[in-house]
Amino acid sequence: MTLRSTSAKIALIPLATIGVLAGSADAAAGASSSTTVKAVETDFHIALSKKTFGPGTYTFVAVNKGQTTHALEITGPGLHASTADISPGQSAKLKVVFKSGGAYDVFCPIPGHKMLGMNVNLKVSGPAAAVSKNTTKSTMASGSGAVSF
Ligand SMILES: [Cu+2]
Repeated sequence: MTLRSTSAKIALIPLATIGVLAGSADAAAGASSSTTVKAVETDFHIALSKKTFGPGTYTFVAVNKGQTTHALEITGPGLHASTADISPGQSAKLKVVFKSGGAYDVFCPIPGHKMLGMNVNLKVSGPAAAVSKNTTKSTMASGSGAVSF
């Protein structure tokens, strides 16, 4: 029994994206609202069906319309996700969560392809992440009430 043409390229969703489903108190319903974004990959370009982004959950559908193998990788604040390799004519889904505003990068991780133009810089609108990795900068924080929300 061999899996042949079943396109068993299921995108692995890193645990990191699952862990932080924000604990907003008003999240009563609608937990599964994901915006679908088509990412058409050619040699060597990525065309996204959506131009503006805000924080939220997105399902990128990467379609390889090129002649060579591609893949789709997305990085950004607290995010690093990637599909498996996508053969010409195939497609793969990649579900990601943009937790905050900032600069994100959508590109093809196949060596050389990003440099050849398979690179889209996304600006996600909205407040930037509350970066909590302040390196040791000897700040005299004398009991400043860090208000959380
Ligand atoms: Cu590629």
